[in-house]
Amino acid sequence: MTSTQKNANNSARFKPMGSVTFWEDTSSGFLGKTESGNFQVTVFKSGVIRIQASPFDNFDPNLYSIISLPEKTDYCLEEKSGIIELTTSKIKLKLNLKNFNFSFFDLNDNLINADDTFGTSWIGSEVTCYKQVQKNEKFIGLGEKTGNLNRFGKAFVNWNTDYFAYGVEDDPLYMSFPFYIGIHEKGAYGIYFDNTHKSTFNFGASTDRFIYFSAEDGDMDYYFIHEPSVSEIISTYTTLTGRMEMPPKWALGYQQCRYSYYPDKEVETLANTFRDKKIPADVIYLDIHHMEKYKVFTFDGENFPDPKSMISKLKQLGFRIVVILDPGIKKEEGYIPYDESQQNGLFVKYPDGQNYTAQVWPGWCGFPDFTKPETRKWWAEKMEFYTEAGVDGFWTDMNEPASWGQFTPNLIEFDMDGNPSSHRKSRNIYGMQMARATQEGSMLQKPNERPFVLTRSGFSGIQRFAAAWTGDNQASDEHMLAGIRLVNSLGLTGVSFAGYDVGGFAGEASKALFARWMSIGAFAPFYRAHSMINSKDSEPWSFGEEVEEISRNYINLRYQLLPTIYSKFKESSISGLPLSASLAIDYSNDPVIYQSAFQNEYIFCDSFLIAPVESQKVITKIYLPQGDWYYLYSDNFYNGSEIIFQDCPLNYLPVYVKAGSIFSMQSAGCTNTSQKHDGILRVHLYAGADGEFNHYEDDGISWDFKKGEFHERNLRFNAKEHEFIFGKAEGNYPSEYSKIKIYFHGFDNQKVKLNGAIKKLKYETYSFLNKLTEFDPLPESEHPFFEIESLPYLEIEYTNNQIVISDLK
Ligand code: NBV
Repeated sequence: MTSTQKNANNSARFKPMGSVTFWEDTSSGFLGKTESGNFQVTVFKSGVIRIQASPFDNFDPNLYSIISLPEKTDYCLEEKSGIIELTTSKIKLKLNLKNFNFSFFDLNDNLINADDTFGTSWIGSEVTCYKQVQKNEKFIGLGEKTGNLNRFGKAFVNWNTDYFAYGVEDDPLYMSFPFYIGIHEKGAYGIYFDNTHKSTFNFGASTDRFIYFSAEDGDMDYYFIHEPSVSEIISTYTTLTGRMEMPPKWALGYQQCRYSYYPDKEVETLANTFRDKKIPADVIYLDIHHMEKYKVFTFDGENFPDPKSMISKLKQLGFRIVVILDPGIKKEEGYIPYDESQQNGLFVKYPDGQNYTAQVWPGWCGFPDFTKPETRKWWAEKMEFYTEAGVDGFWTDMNEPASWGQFTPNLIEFDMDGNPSSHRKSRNIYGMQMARATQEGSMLQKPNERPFVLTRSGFSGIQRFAAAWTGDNQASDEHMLAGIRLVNSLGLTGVSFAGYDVGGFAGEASKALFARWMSIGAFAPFYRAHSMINSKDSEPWSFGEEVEEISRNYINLRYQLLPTIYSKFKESSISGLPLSASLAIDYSNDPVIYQSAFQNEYIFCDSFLIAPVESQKVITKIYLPQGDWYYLYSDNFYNGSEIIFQDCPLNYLPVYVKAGSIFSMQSAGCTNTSQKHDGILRVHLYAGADGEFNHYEDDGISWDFKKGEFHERNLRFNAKEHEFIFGKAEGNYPSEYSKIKIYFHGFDNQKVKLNGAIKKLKYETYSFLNKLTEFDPLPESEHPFFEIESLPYLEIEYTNNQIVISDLK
């Protein structure tokens, strides 16, 4: 045998699927064999086709991400001139029988996506799918990945990694989402690669021939999604991988964290300071120092001798407590969680059955196998320890899983719900299963309350179990901006509830940086400041009076916007669409939004264009995409598709409201999300385009909304008809509001008709933020104050019936 012949049969060379040798149809597509493997094509929905290919007879299952089954849907299947054609009502797939190459078209025969001739192939156990790049194609997605919004030209690895103080270009980080969206002139598509092994997505790094996605092992198993828009692609992706459950309302408030607040007196002082300083806040975190020698399910007896009474005092002040949970369980006989896991075989093991141990905070630890149902159940039961003390939320950290040395041996085994697998297949799933067990624990212990779990590690589908934060960032401007892209990118992959450590975890923020970050964080779905041990204090008041006032202003604005944010969380839990939306969602084909100067801009809650800006900048360039826009603080009007220059003093983060927006606010002055407001719902309407908003209320805590205990109504502005209609309210929950105050931005009206009757409008001077105290006689340019003069409004009774406001011009 020559060496070339030898190579052809070993793992050193490229091995394509080869020609199709046999195929037959199935009840939802077709399957067959090629020269070197098996394949199956399944119509999942009209806009989703699953492609599986394997060198083996059986496909390798991944039980954790896809939660839906193929839907019955009509399609045509035929073979002509060496091509199998499968057509649904949205996609035409063609499979070339000669080389096992797939191509996907829309129903007008526009090419949406196609394999490179290398198609699906192997090098040893490594499986890859090579794809052509379409003209001007942009690639977005992959969730928690650093780098540019457009991923073209770079490669990324999915391998969940504990990465303290990562750099803004570093990869991989803590979570993996093998899902991307391709956008080009003929349309957009999504590809979800359902493989949990270490995977690579190369969007043209070191090659100009193709892009590809590959995994170290397992099958080629991907879902091709084609829909008319990027938002519909994301929504469809979340029908496959699931959506966030409605969180408790308190989790949308401001949250204060620190590694670590202790002892109990310090925690109480912190809570009191928030209240004394009238800075709204809902949550305080207990990091690893709450434990005795870092042992999970313990409280440190010296620092927290009576956690229950401490927590009850904090509750009286309107605070909720979230505790950190690390997976590592100290190997110590007599420590009950260790003994129980050991006796019941709940730990991750070596293949010979011996427990795997590695070092983390408590020393040598075993790691609960969260991919085993018994372990999840045990963990959930153990959580009583915390709920009994009054803890409300849970924060799963170090669940990549992390250990000192940061190099877990690949032979260790995980149960994977009855499909034992090595670390290679299981690692990326571990954190998500810990979050799942923790969510189950919270529901077991407090069945009537919606859980709040925050996780560092995760995989596609994590949105079903937890909110996510972007780990150990650094206190720098570039990190502040990178965090925004991370959160927006998480939103493209179904993770709506996400945020970053405001102020930066590692390092120390300057005054300006902290102030700017606090203002941006107010427009993040998850709003929490956090900082590292041995660093300067980082509470809103720790940087002097000016920063304190700026922070208070933006936290207050966040709380006033709660009716909008809460309503949009509800919507997101149904649509899967993010609250923090990259401009690539609504302006996908506008090349300007991908430019580095503008790629951090995003739309928050469908109405606000947030233009994040570095802390030291006093003037910035902003791109306003198509449509008309109002500067939030002054109602200055701008036409879109324009680059503008905007002053950005520290006390004003550039925010614009889209014409046609409708959003709602509550009164200022609430110190936490459950405090009563004044009963007046402020509704803001912006002229210039049609608009819609679903106002949503429920009790903020229980599952009763699923049984009809909610209050919801559709608000719709029809610009052509000059009509603003509040639809009839639905649901059994009584609204918290007794009055509505409608503010009309950009209208010339002096009168309107209310349900047919003429009403004169009133006027007021309105400001979204309070004026800063003039500590120093600084020039006005450094401390401007914006008000909207003579803003017309109408105040009416809140009734559940339809309300029609007409003649709006
Ligand atoms: O538990 C301590 C920290 C935590 O504060 C941080 O948010 C996590 O990302 N944790 C990591 C462990 C070690 C950090 C150096």
